[in-house]
Amino acid sequence: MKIAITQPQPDSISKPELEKLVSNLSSLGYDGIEFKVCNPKNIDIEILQGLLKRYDLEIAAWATGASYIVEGLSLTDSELSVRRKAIQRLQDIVILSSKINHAPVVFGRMQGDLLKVDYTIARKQIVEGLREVGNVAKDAGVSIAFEPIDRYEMEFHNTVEEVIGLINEINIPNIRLMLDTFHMNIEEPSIEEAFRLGAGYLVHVHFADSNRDCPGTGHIDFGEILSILEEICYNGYVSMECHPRKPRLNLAEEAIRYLRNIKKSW
Ligand code: LER
Ligand code: MN
Repeated sequence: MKIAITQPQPDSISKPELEKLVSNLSSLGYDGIEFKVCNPKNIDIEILQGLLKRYDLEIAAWATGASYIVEGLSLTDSELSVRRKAIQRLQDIVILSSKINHAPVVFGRMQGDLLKVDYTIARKQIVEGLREVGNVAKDAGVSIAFEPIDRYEMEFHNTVEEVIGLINEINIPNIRLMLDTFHMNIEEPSIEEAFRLGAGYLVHVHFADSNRDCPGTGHIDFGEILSILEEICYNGYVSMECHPRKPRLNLAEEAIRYLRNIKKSW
């Protein structure tokens, strides 16, 4: 199991700031960074790869929600042209990932705002859209990490069970599952049982406490979660996805210090 932290889009930070960020996270002991990404064409791959190599860090995952939140791209938009752009955007991010280290591409918010549409139609659009993305991802050797998101952000597909149902229906080996402890704390009757249920599909994990802040600041039992992840032999990334209420580096330091007290090898 490796440890990462979610960070803003690399193209939203100046080159010196990006270098400082990568260097500091490496010094703190992180193995990887999950970057948010909007349009991958704005990312200078060579600069990013150079920094990752220099500071011995990997890309842990690419977070895609900004394409919906900032640009409104979703697989369920009423306009066919927007749905096509959303599929293309996800495929472009898959290609970006394949040029670096084939890190998983997180998918959740790009399902769109299901309140605006008929669920039966939306489900079909999500299944069919993800099949198109999944076929490109399969050829590129990249997984799509489908994230169940809690009811206050998404109206459907909130639980591991629901998302596994979709993954099985899509039936493409590269469409996989990721789990976020914050959403699980709201939706799952048992976080531990949900990890066990998702074990065979799991390619990425987000850690945030019950208050969306750093692990250790709320009431989620991360000792128990780390034990379950070991029990299910999860060997991917655990990425801190905490809303920054304090400077990003303080948060990064606080999170890794807390988790190291539980898992000494970090
Ligand atoms: C994305 O990974 C996530 O967890 C969402 O809550 C962000 O909108
Ligand atoms: Mn998340």
